[in-house]
Amino acid sequence: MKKIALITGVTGQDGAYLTEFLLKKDYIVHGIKRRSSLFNTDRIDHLYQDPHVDNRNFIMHYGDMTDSTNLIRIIKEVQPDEIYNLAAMSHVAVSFEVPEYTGNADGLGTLRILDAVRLLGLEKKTRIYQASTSELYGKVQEVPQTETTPFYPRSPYAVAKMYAFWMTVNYREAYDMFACNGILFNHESPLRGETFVTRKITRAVARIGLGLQDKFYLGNLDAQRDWGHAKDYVRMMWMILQADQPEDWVIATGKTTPIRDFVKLAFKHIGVTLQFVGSGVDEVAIVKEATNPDYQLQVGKEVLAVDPRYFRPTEVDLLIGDATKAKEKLGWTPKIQLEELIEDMMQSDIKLMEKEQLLKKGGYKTLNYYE
Ligand code: NDP
Ligand code: GDR
Repeated sequence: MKKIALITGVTGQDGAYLTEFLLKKDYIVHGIKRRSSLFNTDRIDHLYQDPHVDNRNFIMHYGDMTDSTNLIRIIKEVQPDEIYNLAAMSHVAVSFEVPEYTGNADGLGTLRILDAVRLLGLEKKTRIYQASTSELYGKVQEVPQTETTPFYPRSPYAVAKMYAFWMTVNYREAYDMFACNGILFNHESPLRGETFVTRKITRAVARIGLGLQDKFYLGNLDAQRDWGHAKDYVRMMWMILQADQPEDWVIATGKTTPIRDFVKLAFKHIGVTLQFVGSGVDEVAIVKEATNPDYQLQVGKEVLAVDPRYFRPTEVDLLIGDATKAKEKLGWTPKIQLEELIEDMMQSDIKLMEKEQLLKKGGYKTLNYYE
């Protein structure tokens, strides 16, 4: 019998990598996607299977984390062995703009999944992975952060995820469910959403290198993050649900890097050395040297400036995780280092932007639907 997995947030970065991973492991994968006025399945289109074909192993359902009856119906229909609850309004800065919705989808949404499994009498069958986050640590209490570091959430997103974290623990203890939190530190990839800082940087560097854009703007350059590759992290999601006991796990690389250094490394990929001048909101980055003839940027050109609109009302300054428990008990270590991650993202964004450059050179103009 093939194992059956249900993934919420299947159209997101992690949902896409996890689907690929589980299909390779011969699972039948069910995914929940939201109805949208435009297609929102770009990341998983290559895995799509025509509903008219028999014996499909990747099946999509319309659903939403804010709709209990929908979630109960899907779980009843699918009878999953494993649920990966990845759906969330996942942007920390945006959560300050939509705090109530974030609480509903990210916090209560998790409760809806846990309670649906209980209501349907699936406590002993269905294992649940909850996408918890290093944002729970928020204001620095301890460095590096482990499974026992106290939480101090610093955004509506983190507060909602803290509710979800403890609900997962509570359902595990109250109803003896195999429900686990993966406390994942930042993980990125070419599939990362375009408004998260790493992808914003790699896209902008590719565009600036190819002459499609002059400069770009960021917020706090001093924040430090522990960045891994999403491919390594979805493998661990699966490992968490194969463990003998349900537990909570920190997943991280153990190395931290300031945003400023990520920018430098991304520009280095196109042969450009940067110099940062000024400080605070007046800080800018200018080209110090450009050695790659394919990306001819003028020395002295300003390519980055700080825009305070990207500052957050409360910031998480420093994240660095200690994944010793995952290493010792499950044998997990990240295979992909930061330089390799940046290379992967840069290569992908350069390819994307070269397409745009080609269209521009060929005189292609965006369709104007209103003319
Ligand atoms: P993404 O933002 O790329 O994906 C989020 C997914 O959730 C998308 O499929 C989105 O759908 C879906 N979604 C959002 N709101 C709802 C809703 N109300 N109902 C149903 N689906 C919804 O996030 P990631 O893949 O990066 O992250 C996956 C999970 O892991 C998230 O819960 C995130 O908070 C958490 N996390 C992520 C980390 C990271 O560094 N990436 C680190 C730690 C935790 P749509 O495509 O339609 O928008
Ligand atoms: P984060 O990721 O908040 O850690 O949450 P993000 O990439 O958005 O920010 C990282 C840091 O970069 C600083 N920053 C900027 N961020 C964005 N998005 N845009 C900017 O222009 C910018 N300039 C500076 C931020 O202030 C911050 O300090 C991600 C999400 O995936 C969450 O869902 C997940 O839980 C955590 O990672 C772990």
